[in-house]
Amino acid sequence: MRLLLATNNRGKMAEIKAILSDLDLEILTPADLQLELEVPEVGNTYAENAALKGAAFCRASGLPTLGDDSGLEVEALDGAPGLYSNRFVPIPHATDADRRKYLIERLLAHPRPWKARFCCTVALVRPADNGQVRVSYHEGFCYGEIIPEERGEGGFGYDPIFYIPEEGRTMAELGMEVKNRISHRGRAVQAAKPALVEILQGRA
Ligand code: ITT
Repeated sequence: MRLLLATNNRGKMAEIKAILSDLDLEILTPADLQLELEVPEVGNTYAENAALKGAAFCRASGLPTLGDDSGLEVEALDGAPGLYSNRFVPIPHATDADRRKYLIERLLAHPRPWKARFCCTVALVRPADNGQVRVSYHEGFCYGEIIPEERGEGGFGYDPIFYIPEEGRTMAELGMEVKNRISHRGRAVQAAKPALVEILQGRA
């Protein structure tokens, strides 16, 4: 079975491919199908945005599709950047490094520890009758704190400043195998596996 990933984020793609590598799936990205879709993320929840992305790519490809919406919620900032984790920095074409720097600048006025959590919802979207789609949702969280200096080369996004006390390392220092075992995305995609297996076995 072919499964399309409704994301243009290379970090997410690599992680999801590795997490699903034990299933008998051919995993495709939008570029593999020359699909260029800009899906406005206008939902009010991670689930809504994951479904918007998943459904757009499912309809365009006719394939079962996995959409991921994720974000970082920082307690001292009342949950920001949250849903807006990618659009947090008010400059065009911001990089991951810009986002990390901007976040730390916002936090300097607050006492440490800067408690935070990563959230991820994946929407597994499959074609249904009459041009409709069916969606199942699966979520995962990972708890830690933001630190003021970057540590580690792995991962992407906010990983170098997201410290996990139980591991004694930042997310960027874990390596992909460990990250996928404990991360928000790892947990969400693991939770989606039974639904994926049902589709694979033609039971859904
Ligand atoms: P797609 O919409 O194409 O999937 P995106 O990067 O725009 O890619 P989101 O809208 O879900 O994805 O934005 C989530 C942002 O949250 C992402 O760009 C990172 O800045 C951050 N983020 C999410 N998961 C992360 C992770 O595992 N490690 C570090 N940062 C992460």
